[in-house]
Amino acid sequence: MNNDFTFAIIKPNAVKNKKTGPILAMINDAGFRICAMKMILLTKQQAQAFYRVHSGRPFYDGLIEFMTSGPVVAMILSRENALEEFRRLIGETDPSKAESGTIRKIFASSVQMNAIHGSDSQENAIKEAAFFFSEFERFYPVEE
Ligand code: IDP
Ligand code: MG
Repeated sequence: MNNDFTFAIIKPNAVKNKKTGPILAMINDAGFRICAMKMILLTKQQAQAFYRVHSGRPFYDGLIEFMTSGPVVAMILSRENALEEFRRLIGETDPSKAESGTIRKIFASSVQMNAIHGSDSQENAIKEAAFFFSEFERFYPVEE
């Protein structure tokens, strides 16, 4: 049974640099199923809401500007241990500290432009997935 999912965003730098395809291939090769996916340009208000937990941090304004600078690809991904396995696949927030072979190590341009987002808890994955996708935009739910 597989009832684990996470939420991911391919960030504007990676989309702009034509890395959407290579990143999706890494995600699928790591055993994740794409359950929902869309390309969108976030409004400032949406980006602020998504990263509300970081408001007041020194990097917040720059992060909002970056995340609204171009289209992103939002996804719901499932596999066993999705949360933990996806954080492992993307690597550390700071790409200089990320392990080799991780998505951030390969595709990040800086700590801010670190190519990809992955939820940090199941609770946040549920909230983030619901923020971007309706029930009718989600496929392959829960068991397989
Ligand atoms: P995470 O994405 O690995 O969970 P968080 O601490 O939740 O990392 O930060 C959210 C995002 O904010 C990061 O992915 C990165 O884009 C940006 N960010 C975090 N810390 C810094 C920083 O020190 N400088 C610039 N941007 C940062
Ligand atoms: Mg985080």
